Amino acid sequence: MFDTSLQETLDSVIARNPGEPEFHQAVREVFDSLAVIQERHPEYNDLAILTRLCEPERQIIFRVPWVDDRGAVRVNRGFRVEFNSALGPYKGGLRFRESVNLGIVKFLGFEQIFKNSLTGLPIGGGKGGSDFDPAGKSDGEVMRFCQSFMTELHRHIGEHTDVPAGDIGVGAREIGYMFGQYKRLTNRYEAGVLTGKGLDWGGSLVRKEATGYGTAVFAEEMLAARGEGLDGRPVAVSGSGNVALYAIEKVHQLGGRVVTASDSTGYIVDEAGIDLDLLKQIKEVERGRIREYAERRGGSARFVSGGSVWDVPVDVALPCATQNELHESDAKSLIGNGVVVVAEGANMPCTPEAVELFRAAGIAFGPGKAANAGGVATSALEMQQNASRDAWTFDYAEGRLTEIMRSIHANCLETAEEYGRPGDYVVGANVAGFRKVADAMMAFGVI
Ligand code: NDP
Ligand code: 2IT
Repeated sequence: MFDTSLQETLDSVIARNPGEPEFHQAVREVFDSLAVIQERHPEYNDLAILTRLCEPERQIIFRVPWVDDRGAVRVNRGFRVEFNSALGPYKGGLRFRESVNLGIVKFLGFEQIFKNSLTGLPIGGGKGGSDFDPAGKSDGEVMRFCQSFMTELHRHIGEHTDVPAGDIGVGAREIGYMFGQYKRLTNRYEAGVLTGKGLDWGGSLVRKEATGYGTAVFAEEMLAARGEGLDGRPVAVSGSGNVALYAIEKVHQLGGRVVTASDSTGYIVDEAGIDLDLLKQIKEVERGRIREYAERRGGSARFVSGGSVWDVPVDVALPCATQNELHESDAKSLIGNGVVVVAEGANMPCTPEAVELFRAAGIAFGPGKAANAGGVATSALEMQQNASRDAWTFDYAEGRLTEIMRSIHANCLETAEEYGRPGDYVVGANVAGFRKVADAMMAFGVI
């Protein structure tokens, strides 16, 4: 599929970054798409744009010591990978979960470069996090961890330098503790240094909802491109965190019926449609487990441990939990059950084999860097409000988000068409995202 130079560059990226399979997967997927532009743009080769793109501008790894409720000293590892600043300050979330390692942060940071480019807003790409898991910790423990994490991170970030936000395990509580510590250490009320803040202290309306809302709007656009709509259609969502909850909310507002949600213990099926107030109460307020939904909902819902949420027959699938959660066998079940559209709310939730099956079967497949870009786009809108010391209404912010999602959708389809792959959102997203970053890098010379 590749010509020699692409293959050689990919081989060298893999050799230089051993033991990072998720990073290799993310790079391979982008390279796969870029084969279509190689002939038309030899200048990207000459300036080693791809080699430079795959090498983060800066990688920071640090010790995060903190004291737990029993008085024991605990040590975690913190990461911030400042991947590419061609289009603006590094921008991307922080993930707090036990499984976090450098390769995972690099895959997320690499994806973020192209996603942020697609938003059309001035943001570069970065990502960070820690192998600390807030689940099962007290508020005091989470606070002490966040303060320690920020005590090192604050040296590296700033509203014009690097602007972190949330991701798995990092929500308003964690952002609050980190912003408080940043403010204390720097003696500056620099609201634009973090996004996803609380509404009383510099946050933006719609940021909490943005990723899920944007994914649902993107899926609706994909259906509309096929002359179809969401109205009355069964939809499967995985996860029950920030992205999943607000994807469910928007699908319901658009007339669809979400029949599943999940967490790492299993999934629920509710043929009557998810009762979102109940699910939010369990997940956002009580930080409980998904099984409790079926116990409290009664008749229409059941909990399934083991098995796969993708076995449930639906027309639209929105994976919103984590990377590589939807496998080849899941893609076969979904295709067998007549799925029409798959849009990734999570980052890289579908394995390459699953994506290949969707594309071969003519299913519309929206990759995460396009379909879930609404979260980071609204983070950039939060930065705009912070810079102008303003606060927009919900309707205005949501209007901007919807407009951005529609324009990303159109850009993907137009670019795919332009490069001879009509209807291929993966090629469209990768090529459109890449070209803007590559052109900026060319303008700056070899740096
Ligand atoms: P949350 O921490 O709010 O929720 C994560 C959800 O996914 C939880 O239900 C969690 O279950 C489940 N989950 C996480 N890891 C696993 C796993 N290994 N196996 C099964 N279930 C799992 O995170 P978000 O909703 O913010 O993030 C979800 C995805 O969306 C991630 O891929 C993230 O990178 C991506 N994303 C997030 C954005 C944002 O703005 N927050 C923006 C764009 C993408 P449990 O509670 O059991 O851990
Ligand atoms: O993956 C993502 O795009 C995010 N977690 C959101 C990043 C952000 O800076 O809002």
